[in-house]
Amino acid sequence: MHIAVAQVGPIARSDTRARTVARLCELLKDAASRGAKWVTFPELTLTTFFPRWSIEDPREVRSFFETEMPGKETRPLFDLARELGVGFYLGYAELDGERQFNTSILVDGGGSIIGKYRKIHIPGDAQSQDGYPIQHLEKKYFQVGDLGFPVFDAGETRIGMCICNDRRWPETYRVMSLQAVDLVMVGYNTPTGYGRLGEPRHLPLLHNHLSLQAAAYQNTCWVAAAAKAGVEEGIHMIGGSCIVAPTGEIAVQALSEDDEVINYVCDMSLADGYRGNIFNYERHRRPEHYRAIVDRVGASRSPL
Ligand code: CDT
Repeated sequence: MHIAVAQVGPIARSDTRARTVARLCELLKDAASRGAKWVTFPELTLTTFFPRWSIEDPREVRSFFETEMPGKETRPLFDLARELGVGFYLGYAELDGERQFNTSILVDGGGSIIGKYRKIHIPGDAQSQDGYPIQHLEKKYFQVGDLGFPVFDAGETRIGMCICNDRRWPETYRVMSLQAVDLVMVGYNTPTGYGRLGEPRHLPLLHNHLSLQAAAYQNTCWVAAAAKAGVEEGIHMIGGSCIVAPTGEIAVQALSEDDEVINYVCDMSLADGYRGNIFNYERHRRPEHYRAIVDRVGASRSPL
């Protein structure tokens, strides 16, 4: 299965949807010219990463959201996908009535939406935090997704989706792995320097790959991860977009922090060795001892 990841460089607050969609179309063409059949785009691909600001004007907030998909401005991407016979994952801010979600869709090579996911692990805060050099206000703008972690049939392959912070949580992938997922697509926007004290600047990239590689290996699947990268509105966002094999190895990785396509011909049978042996779930998993995972939200320090 030949797949690609389309990393996207910075998008300015003033950039129009038309301009951004034109960039995405160029990336889709690049991926198709290499022979890829599926492309992963980042989280909230159509605009700048607006949750870095506390925006009070409801009309301005709404300007970052899509009310239909495809809409007038996004239709060219769908038309191109159909023309090229290439499917894609696209992250965007979704307005559903009064409800606001951080959403991704899976579009097949015929240009039809075959899957939808709404981000479940919403990070950051609902209000600006004193002393934080970089704000991350996703809780102000998005409610928790209500679709679970579904997996979709895409020909011979089962594709699942998650969004940014979801990729740090083992539960995300395990729920999909229990639906025999073959490929997890994930888009992300990860700033460096978040938090009151900030963490060393090398760590966000390390944690990105650590999470993706562990997930692919432990869940016997491929992972295709697309960053929105570079310095966007003064904030540095990590790149490191990559395709990870079920061995846990990074098969290919973006080198830039700008628009860049990476691609790889994935041997989907690579997972079989693990599924039949060390990670043979039927033989080795012990769900009767995993009760705390669903019964508890946080760690308990009550007497043992
Ligand atoms: N978009 C997103 O989920 N970003 C978070 C940033 C750090 S948490 C404030 C992430 O997990 O990468």
